[in-house]
Amino acid sequence: MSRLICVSNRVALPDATETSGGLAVAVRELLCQRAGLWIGWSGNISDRSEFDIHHGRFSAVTLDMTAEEHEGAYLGYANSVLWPVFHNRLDLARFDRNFYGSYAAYNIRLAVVIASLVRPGDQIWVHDYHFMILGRLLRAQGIENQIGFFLHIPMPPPEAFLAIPEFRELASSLAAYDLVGCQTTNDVGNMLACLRAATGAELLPSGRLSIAGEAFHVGSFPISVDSQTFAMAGHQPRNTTIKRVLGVDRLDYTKGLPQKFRGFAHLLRAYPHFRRQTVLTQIAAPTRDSVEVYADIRQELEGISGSINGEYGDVDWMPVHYIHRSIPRKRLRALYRSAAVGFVTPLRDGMNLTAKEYIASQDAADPGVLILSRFAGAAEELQQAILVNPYCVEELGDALAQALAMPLAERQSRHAALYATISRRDTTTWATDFLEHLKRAGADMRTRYISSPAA
Ligand code: GDG
Repeated sequence: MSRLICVSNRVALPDATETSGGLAVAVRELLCQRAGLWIGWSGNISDRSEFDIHHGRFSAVTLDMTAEEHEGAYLGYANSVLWPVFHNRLDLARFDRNFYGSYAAYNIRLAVVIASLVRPGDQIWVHDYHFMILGRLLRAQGIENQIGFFLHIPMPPPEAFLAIPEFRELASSLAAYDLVGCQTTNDVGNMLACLRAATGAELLPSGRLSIAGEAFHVGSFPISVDSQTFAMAGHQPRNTTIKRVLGVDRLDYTKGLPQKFRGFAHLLRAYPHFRRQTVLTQIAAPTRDSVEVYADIRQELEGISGSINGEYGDVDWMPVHYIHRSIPRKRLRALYRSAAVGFVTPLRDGMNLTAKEYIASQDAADPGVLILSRFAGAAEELQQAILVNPYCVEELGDALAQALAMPLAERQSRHAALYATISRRDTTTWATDFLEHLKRAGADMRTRYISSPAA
């Protein structure tokens, strides 16, 4: 069997005891099966240019970033240009010419490392916005292997994408991959529109896209969760006097946390009978602390939760439990199971695994209710959730009142439909599906360079 080489910003080491998130779980399993390599940043900042190899059931290859790469490529281009723009937050983007130079240099360094490790027949799978141009750079190293790219975050519409000064380089680099995967059909639509607008890409009768005569595939592969693992959350007694509304997010401005808190305050204001009977527990795992807007959002949330608790709380009841720390996965599963409402309201999200994890963790006989933003990729599949506009605080509060009062029969029927959807595909089938498509797409390699019909 050919080896699998995965590239992502961070990697899990072969001996790590806890792997979090859908990507890590899926990739790890496949890498074990195919004695693969997982390549990415060590998490350290130094001037060491050598990479380290950690051997186990698969091998992890880690590199340190230089301070310049960390500042310019990671915090700069990836997280202050691509992340905000792809989430439609042009107002938060910092366009600085030096950022792209660092991003390209770091991607070149990775391409050289991969070229030194790859063998004929290996499949290469590149993950996410940190490495949009890596495929092109790997081709420049003479690598002819199958190379796939998966975008975990949403693809924006052309109006946002074209605001990135380097939009042409980004778009034309994607044609170097054999397969470009997105989370949803909406993202695929945006991808086609952006590539057309940026490069004049054409849709070929075969269903492939062509940019300047170079043909490749684009498709949607919604990421999923391992529903079996979450279903093993076991019996968790649900407090019948105080119902828990639960949020679990990285502390990121895309996750709509201020609006979520204000939506909860609207519930307490407009539906006073829910006071003393409901708490909002928000786990907000720290992330990207050194980017300024992340510090701002932290302060804003502390302010809002304090003011809701000050206004509505009492000595024996605090409405908002705001926890700015990551908690162990096992505890998270128990929390999902015991929560009456899963409150998932990002302003924009590629997929949102929390929504799927919440569904997977419920007791089918007495399930909780999922409230889900229309602008999360997961909404395309999870139509039986209560779908909300995450910007509208009143709508959020009204949805909470609806969820908290929902009769058992309705909770059961919505949950059954949602669970059927997520259990159709787990993390392994998601990854296998992508890699099988990559294999078929890579088989077209002989016809990679075509003369475009317009030429
Ligand atoms: C990106 C895209 C896409 C959260 N807090 C804790 C914790 N988590 C885990 C959750 C979940 C994961 O982190 C978060 O995944 P999301 O999908 O919600 O969001 P992003 O991190 O933004 O992920 C996203 C995803 O990639 C996959 O393609 O869905 O749209 O933005 O698994 O459970 N885990 C633990 N403690 C916490 O406190 N252990």
